[in-house]
Amino acid sequence: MNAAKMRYSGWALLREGLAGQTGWSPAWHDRDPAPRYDVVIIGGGGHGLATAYYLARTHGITNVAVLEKGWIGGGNTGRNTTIIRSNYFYPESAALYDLSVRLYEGLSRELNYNIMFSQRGMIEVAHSEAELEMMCRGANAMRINGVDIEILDRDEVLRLAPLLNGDLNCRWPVLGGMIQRRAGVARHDAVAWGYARAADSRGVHIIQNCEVTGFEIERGRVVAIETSRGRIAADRFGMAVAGHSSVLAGMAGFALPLQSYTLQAMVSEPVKPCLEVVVASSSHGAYVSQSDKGELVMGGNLDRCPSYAQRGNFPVTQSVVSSLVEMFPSFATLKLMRQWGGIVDTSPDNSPILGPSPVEGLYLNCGWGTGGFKAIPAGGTLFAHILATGRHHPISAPFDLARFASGATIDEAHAGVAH
Ligand code: FAD
Ligand code: PYC
Repeated sequence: MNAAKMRYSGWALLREGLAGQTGWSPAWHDRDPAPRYDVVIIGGGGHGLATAYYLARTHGITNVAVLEKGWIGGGNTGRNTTIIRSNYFYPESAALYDLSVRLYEGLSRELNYNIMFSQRGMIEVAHSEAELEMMCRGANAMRINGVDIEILDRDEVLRLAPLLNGDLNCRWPVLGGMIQRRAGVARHDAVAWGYARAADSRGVHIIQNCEVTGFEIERGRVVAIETSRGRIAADRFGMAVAGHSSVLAGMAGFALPLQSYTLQAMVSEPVKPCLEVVVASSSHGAYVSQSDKGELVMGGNLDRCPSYAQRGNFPVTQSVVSSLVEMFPSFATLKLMRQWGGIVDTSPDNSPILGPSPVEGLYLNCGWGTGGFKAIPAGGTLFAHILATGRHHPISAPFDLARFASGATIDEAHAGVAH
């Protein structure tokens, strides 16, 4: 059977069933690296794969390779808790993250791959009058930026999340909250796989088990990279390696204003549907949503000790779980099933870095910190524009590395759910 021509028709399914499921075309091909490409993207997470897809789809540049040291989506893209929202404070951020939410809204159709984007809404709970007052100020700014934010009173929060502790005398009482109804969650692996399949079908080479180990720089311009699978030359290189951005920058001879920390997440045993919205509390740094399998997906703040360990330390696990049990007393009976960590790269203003690096021909997509999953479609769109044209898109321009020299930072410290 010609696997490439096979369609998902009833006959094909039957033929495959009878043949032992051996003839399906792979979602993407396992390529050996070519000696030269127009564009090489380092990092096969969501941002790298989306960039390759948009280079091919929007700019017609298909002589592209994505190099991944492990397996695609094996970094933060496959480790995150998948919250997608655009409730950021500054207009520059609202433009970036709301573009992303809008792209997510059409992504399953665009990629012909179900990424299971569930816009179930996300509530941030206020536990004091002072917090509610600050939330109202933030919400007003977000509304001016065109983002759909509503302030909820205590009864509305408890109606949307009835398992929250409604006792006004508890340690973290519910006084109100803020909701973005278009916010939600998606299937993280599907985002990576959907972009990979769509990029591969347009001719992009996706090369796994290919670690970049050095840069060949001539007269200030990168001409090639050394990898565990040999030398690869290209006209332009983009790096989207999240927690390893400083390591790669070090290899290329410059420093980035980034710190790498572990951010951890955990899931409970699966239970029947009991939480219809995403709930977060900034004041005690914990958040929870329920997956389609029924597991409660939980996380909190960074392990505040710079590290490249993809695990996380027990005190942070304990503080996340104990905070959530105080907020949702009935969760106390659940077992914790799994816990893991990813390495995130945080910038001084909690905003990403997009654009040229100090080395000609090498471009940066990094600094997403704890919040880059929601930004994958926009990050890919904008980075593809930069790599294709050599210039910024108006939405990416404020996020240039140069802002740390000029002082035009975009301080989104308060907008994070995990700090
Ligand atoms: P990654 O997915 O990490 O991909 C980078 C890739 O580069 C990796 O696969 C890595 O193996 C590869 N690489 C590194 N070095 C090399 C090299 N030398 N050569 C070749 N390849 C290399 N964001 C949200 O928006 N919402 C959330 O709810 C959320 N929750 C999170 C929860 C946790 C526990 C964690 C860890 C992160 C969370 N994030 C969240 C952040 C989000 O996951 C990241 O910002 C986003 O996934 C970054 O995507 P990326 O493609 O840049 O990086
Ligand atoms: O950016 O929304 C977010 C987030 C939630 C948890 C980690 N990051």
